[in-house]
Amino acid sequence: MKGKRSKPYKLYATNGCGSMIAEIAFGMAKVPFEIVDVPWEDTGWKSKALKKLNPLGQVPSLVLPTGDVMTETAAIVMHVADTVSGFDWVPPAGHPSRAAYLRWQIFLVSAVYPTFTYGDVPERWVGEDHEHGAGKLLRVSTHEHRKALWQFVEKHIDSPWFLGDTFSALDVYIWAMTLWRPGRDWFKAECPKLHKIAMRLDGHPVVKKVAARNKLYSITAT
Ligand SMILES: N[C@@H](CCC(=O)N[C@@H](CS)C(=O)NCC(=O)O)C(=O)O
Repeated sequence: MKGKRSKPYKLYATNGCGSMIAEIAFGMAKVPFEIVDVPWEDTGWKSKALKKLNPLGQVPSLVLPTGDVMTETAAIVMHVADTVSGFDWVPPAGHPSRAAYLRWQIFLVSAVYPTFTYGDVPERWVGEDHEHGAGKLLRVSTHEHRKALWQFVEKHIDSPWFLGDTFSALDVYIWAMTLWRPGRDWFKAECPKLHKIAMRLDGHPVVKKVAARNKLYSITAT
């Protein structure tokens, strides 16, 4: 209908978090969206802002133009690829890199991401066990496990991008996740291929804009 405009996507986002992956997807695909800022302290099971959308209280959480809710970066990434024609950052069915894409997309969200879920707020899982330091142990063990996972990924990826010549959403995950523990210096020393992907994306105009909005001063200064 003339004059009728559909609602934009509404992205619930927290500075520096995985919501940056969705933000970059919308930016690169040139899809209009609005941001609802959720402070880190209001994420998690008790989140006021996210309670009605996502029982995990996690970002990204997304409200689609239809009013439906979508959570999970992998779902959002594939949804954007499905709905924006010509936006080819997910190798489509039949593409020679499709199988590798699917493997590593799922690996990143099902193996690597949970090391943060359990390590970020370990007291949630083991209680405030100051006597035995269980929270500290869980944080350390998930951290060490994550390093081993990254070293495994490093052995399997190609260059210049994760999937070789094919740029994909996986590279954006690498950009975001290398900013988190153990951090860029560790990647530079231990996983140079992953580090190079992240550095290449630091210079992308959409990534720069998202980094600035997320107040990632160490990136925006370079
Ligand atoms: N599997 C989810 C993980 C999202 C996630 O863990 N987001 C973090 C921020 S980077 C979060 O909201 N953490 C708060 C919590 O789990 O309590 C995805 O891929 O979107």
